[in-house]
Amino acid sequence: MKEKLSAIKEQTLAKIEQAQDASVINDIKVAILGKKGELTQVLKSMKDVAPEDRPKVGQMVNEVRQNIEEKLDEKLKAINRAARAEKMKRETIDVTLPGVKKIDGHRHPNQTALEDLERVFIGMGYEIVSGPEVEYDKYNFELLNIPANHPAKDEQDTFYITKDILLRTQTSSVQARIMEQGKLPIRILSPGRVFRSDEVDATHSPSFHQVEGLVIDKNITMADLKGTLAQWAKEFFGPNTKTKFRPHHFPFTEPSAEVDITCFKCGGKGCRVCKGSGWIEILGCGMVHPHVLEMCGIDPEEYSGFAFGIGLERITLLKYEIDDMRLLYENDMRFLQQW
Ligand code: 2NL
Repeated sequence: MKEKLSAIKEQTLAKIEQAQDASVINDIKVAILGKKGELTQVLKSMKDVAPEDRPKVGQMVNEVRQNIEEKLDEKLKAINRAARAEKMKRETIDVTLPGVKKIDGHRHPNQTALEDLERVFIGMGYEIVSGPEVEYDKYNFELLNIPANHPAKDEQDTFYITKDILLRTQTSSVQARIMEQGKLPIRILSPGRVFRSDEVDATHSPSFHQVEGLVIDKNITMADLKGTLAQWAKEFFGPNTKTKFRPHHFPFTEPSAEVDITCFKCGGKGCRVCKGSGWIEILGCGMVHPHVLEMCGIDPEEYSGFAFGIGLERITLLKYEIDDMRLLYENDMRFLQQW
């Protein structure tokens, strides 16, 4: 028994000495001191030892156990110390290395164009307003004189959430909400994201941005509309810009017009930007339909107004001479950084 114990002790201490990492230490602990460990087995075989020898043998077992435990503990600490020293060495920061360059973001051309546009209207006393992108049919269509059978309401053009709730197709919905609130006069600009169920191509996207304007007051006439937009065009596209109003039709305005501007690139001679015509179509507008005013609770006998709608992406593409709208949505820094 004595020989066996010293054999276990010698072999175990040798193994501990050779151990290189914590898991080996743990393995040794289990193999020797564990429930089925060698030393535990010796303890279990005490019943075979003569009763008078038991105290002595028991003491020996305990001494060996204590000895091994101490060595295990010591070695584990040494291993951990070495590991930590190694880690410290590995993680040393070389402050002389060059830094990691951070890529700065870049203002989106749509945002730049929007702010340029807003600045002009803010200068004319307009207030910028916003509203929900998920909208009731009432505000997107009904109050704007777009009847139930109008083609714009077709499921092919509008994303419907339910029969009465949809993703707004124009930001006129925001203006209808303001009109309904009943505070007059109104002079607002409502920029925002709008949605139409279009296939993606160079000039279409299911999600784009619109900037609509609305003015309602006493004695507002078509002359106010023309003067306002002519002034905006000069400030936004350059002082020599001329505007041309062509008759058009929108259900929410009467009369309605589309506005062309002289090409800011060639000044009207004809070039790539204006496709040779000298003119560029820029927006739609008109005098707010009396029925729209009425539905929104405004007396058309007392008040009149004008409204206009500008496609933001269209303006951005024109201003920066970008020929594919998809470039605006890719957020490729190589593209964005050009403006
Ligand atoms: C276009 C045409 C337009 C309006 C938008 C409007 C809003 C109210 C009442 C009446 Cl609340 N009209 N908005 C009017 C005419 C044209 O947009 O081609 N947009 C890109």
